[in-house]
Amino acid sequence: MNENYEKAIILEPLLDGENHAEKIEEIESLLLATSCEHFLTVTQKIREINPSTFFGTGKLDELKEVIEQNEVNLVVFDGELSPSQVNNISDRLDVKVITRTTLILDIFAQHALSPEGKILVELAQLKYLYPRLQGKGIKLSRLGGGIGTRGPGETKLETDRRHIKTRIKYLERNIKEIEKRRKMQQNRRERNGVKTVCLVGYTNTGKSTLLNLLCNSDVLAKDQLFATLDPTARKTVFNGHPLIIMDTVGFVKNLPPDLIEAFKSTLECAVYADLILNVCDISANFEMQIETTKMTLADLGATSEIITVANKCDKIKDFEDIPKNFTLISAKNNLGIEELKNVICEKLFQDVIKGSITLDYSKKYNLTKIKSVCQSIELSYNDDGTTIKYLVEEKNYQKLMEYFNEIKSGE
Ligand SMILES: Nc1nc2c(ncn2[C@@H]2O[C@H](COP(=O)(O)OP(=O)(O)OP(=O)(O)O)[C@@H](O)[C@H]2O)c(=O)[nH]1
Ligand SMILES: [Mg+2]
Repeated sequence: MNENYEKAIILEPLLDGENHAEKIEEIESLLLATSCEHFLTVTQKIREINPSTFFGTGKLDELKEVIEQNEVNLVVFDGELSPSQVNNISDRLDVKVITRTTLILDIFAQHALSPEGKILVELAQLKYLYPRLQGKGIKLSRLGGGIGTRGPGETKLETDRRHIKTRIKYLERNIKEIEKRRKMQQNRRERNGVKTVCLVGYTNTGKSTLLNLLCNSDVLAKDQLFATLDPTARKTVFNGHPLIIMDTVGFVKNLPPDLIEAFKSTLECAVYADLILNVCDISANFEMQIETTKMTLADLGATSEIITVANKCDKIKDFEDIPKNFTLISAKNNLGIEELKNVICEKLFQDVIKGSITLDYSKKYNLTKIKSVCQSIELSYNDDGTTIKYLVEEKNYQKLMEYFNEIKSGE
């Protein structure tokens, strides 16, 4: 049996004003994304929160019986609990209790692939764990192994408070270096003048599938929450225009603040992108997905234009209620993709001029200088001289023409 094997019960508090079915579906999908067997989801209407155990003691006693009868060894609470509430519930049920945040952090840890992603996740995990290990915090013996103690990859999280402090400092220094490197990459892109499009959106909406289709790439796309963690950039060409498309980590409602903080640097591509595609699953609760994503983008300070892309249109029959400004596609079935490319080109390249010039071999010119004002150039050599095909933004067109005239007049 796998060392991390756990049989779990989800504890779902039903509070007024929430869409309970949607919440339950989401927490169950989150649990599915771990190495955990889901046994049962127990709901409880909450009229008054018990400050010490959140739920009333009657409910917990009921639950204890189910836990014992079915050899359950993990309770996942769908929400946030104070450290002492975790302990009190855990004592009462005699089983490990974790919150939604711990669960999400655990999935992130298992999915982080790049060294950067691993550092970000471990830091978020330790920052979440640290205050919970003090005073009346989580009892280490109860934490045991498995979910909540797994760091990125095969590692086990540090659970000694003194060591955590040192480790946090070390990871923070590493992140500073990563941010510096990203900034440099960003500056290089800007200097090269290549436009960037950033795919953002709720998790599992099809962002990676769309990236693969647009860029002919093979990024992991999977029916699982948080399949993508590391930002991934791919080059492509639309109607002769070079372009970089970036895939990002998916969002969920109420993403733990520590995680948003940790992933700010990986989501920074949305801040610098020339265009943002907010990808939603039109067959699910798309309004909530779009809103959650928009709020996170605003929090990041992303102000670029956003196109709403409604994916998975193959799964719906009624198109009446879909807002007119959505671009409808199915990435899996290659539907609506040409229209989407046209929309992107319209937004990004409407002020770009296409042209070509042939320069006699006797003329001297500085290619770097030409490149610095053009969006892209393509060279070919023939009998009359060097032909330069160029794409230039309208604002740089005059400058380019002046330079070509200088070359022609032999200055
Ligand atoms: N029916 C249908 N399924 C799709 C479509 N596009 C993607 N999918 C499926 O949706 C699931 C999630 O796709 P991904 O591309 O991994 O989604 P994502 O947004 O990158 O997900 P995360 O990285 O986990 O946030 C996969 O099983 C895809 O095959 C579509 O147009 N129609
Ligand atoms: Mg993905």
